[in-house]
Amino acid sequence: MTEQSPALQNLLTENRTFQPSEEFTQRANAKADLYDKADSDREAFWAEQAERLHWDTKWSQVLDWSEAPFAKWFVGGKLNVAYNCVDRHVEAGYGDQVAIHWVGEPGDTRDITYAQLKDEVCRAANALLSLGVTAHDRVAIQLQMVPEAIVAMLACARIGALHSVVFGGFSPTALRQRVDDAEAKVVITSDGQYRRGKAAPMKANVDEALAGAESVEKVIVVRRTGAEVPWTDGRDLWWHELVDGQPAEHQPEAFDSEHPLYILYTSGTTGKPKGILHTSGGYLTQASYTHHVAFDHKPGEDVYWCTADIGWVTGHSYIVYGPLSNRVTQVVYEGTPNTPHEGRHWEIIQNYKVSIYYTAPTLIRTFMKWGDEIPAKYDLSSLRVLGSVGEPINPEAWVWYREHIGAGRTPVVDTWWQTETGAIMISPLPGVTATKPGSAQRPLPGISAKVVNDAGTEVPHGGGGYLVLDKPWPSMLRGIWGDNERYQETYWSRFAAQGFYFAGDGAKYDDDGDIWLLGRVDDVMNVSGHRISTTEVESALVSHPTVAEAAVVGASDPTTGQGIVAFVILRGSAVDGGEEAVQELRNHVAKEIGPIAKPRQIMVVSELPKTRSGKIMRRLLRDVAEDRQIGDVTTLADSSVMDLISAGMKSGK
Ligand code: 6R9
Repeated sequence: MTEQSPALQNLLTENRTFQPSEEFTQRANAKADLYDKADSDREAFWAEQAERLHWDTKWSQVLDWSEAPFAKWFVGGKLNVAYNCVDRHVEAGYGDQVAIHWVGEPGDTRDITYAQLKDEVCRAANALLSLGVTAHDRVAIQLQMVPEAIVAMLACARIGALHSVVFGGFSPTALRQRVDDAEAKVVITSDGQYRRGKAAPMKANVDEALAGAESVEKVIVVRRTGAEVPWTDGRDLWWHELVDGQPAEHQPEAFDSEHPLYILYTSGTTGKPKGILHTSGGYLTQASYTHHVAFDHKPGEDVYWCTADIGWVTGHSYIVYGPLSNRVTQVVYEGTPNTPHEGRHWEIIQNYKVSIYYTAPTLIRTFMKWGDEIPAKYDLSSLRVLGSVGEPINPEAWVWYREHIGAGRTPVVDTWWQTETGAIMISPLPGVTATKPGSAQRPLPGISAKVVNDAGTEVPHGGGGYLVLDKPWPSMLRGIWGDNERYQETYWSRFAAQGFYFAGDGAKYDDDGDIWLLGRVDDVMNVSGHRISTTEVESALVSHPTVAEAAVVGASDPTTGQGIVAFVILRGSAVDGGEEAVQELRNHVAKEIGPIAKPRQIMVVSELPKTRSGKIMRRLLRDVAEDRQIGDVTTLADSSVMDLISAGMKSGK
């Protein structure tokens, strides 16, 4: 294992525990016997969870793993995902229940009931059909957090088209790469988005991305800011003109349990993002079950708020599919947490009496930085469960979250999972688990995970190694879009002999056998919970004419978890490495990938540390970036390189 940062060492010495209250335990959705029940017959357990959904045709086999690692769950079953998330609640008499309390950044609001959501999803489905979109077609969606984003996803699901949601902050280049890879037929976007009190353009970026994109036939534009937008006649359509006039009736078709539901791109260790493919029945079963047990969600009682963006998997599984399948009433907020003031989230929680709040460690640390007095001004007494996701949460932030947001009363669930796993895999169960700050603790009932050494042997309690998933699970990815080989290679080759899924995370067992996640073991950085590959940033840097070579590392950062630090060699002596050049490079990366990938720091160097075989030794660069004693340099081709680099770093060049 690589050396551990001070934050991680601190994490490993944490030993506080918090017992659930008796009152909570009594009313909890999850009971302690769930683990044994699942262990005694896993398939029967998952079949029982699948009964949470409405199936038009029941499955004949729970799991077919005969073509591993390509799984089939609930074989022969048929269902419509959108019907399960919307219509069936209306049919059961809950049409007037609010599904979405939407809060716009400038302060405008919309409450959408299940009956209204059903009408809107049907209209959007009819609109897509009118454009010739059919089952298996791909629709790219680049939208901020507006209700139409959720409606568009559900409309795709309803007609069996795959959505590929692209984060609103991604650059035209990143959008184009994803549109091309999925050969999207339709792109849905908006005129612009409100960010930090300003209206920023969106459509213009989409136009830039789509210039010459052959697969795209239509672009649907949601009007949000009212800004003027460039327009391509014959291709572009306003959402309101296209959708509003459509019939609010649409007969949902039952699709096979393994019908593809969506593609979501995530960073891998190469520059090319991976299109993670999810299917219907198993995915929805696990999204629904985990939302029910890990958040203790009670339909009709709770008000739930997951602060993720729908551009990330957390938004897919814990804003759209899990919660809506469970008849949630949820808050969806469009903007940033400090617009117009740093108490915005707490104000929303107070106004809507939010009872379940799910966010990311980077935001919790930001709230800590803004000061305890800010949440203290609001009535947060409605909160009863707090969740965390996206990266390891340090015990200080965990305890602060419980004390200052949860009044020292609420369970905090640290939920480990990935785009690839589709739904939560490792998490405490509120009402059952005595929680430990900083640990995701135990695989959920029905899930199996292990920490193993290099040879694939499980490590003893107290030991560390790699996190693997040793049994298939319903919401597992079914592959990488268009690249089965890469799917096998990335996830299943590392422990091929054992048949384990390699998650790419380091982990350790404590003496009780609880799991502590220690961050990525590959070249993927985790910046504010966003996965960005070092290669991706490196290729963005070298695409700039002044850069000859670049090496990028993730250095630990008190707020964002990791910060991007780049080391670049400039071309020739004509370019000076001054402040302006560095600024230009930072902006270049933001333009190529998106603002989230902007390096925190760029060091202009004359050499990079390389092994004799020419591999850049990122471990050493990480030492420099984290201001640590430089580790073993014996495998370097030229060991004096590191002296040069660290001297440059200290002088602040
Ligand atoms: C859901 C999501 C996945 C990677 C994963 C790991 C990190 C997520 C975590 C966590 C420690 C947690 N991660 N949750 N690490 N504790 N509770 O974030 O998906 O964007 O695909 O990222 O995030 O490194 O491998 P995704």
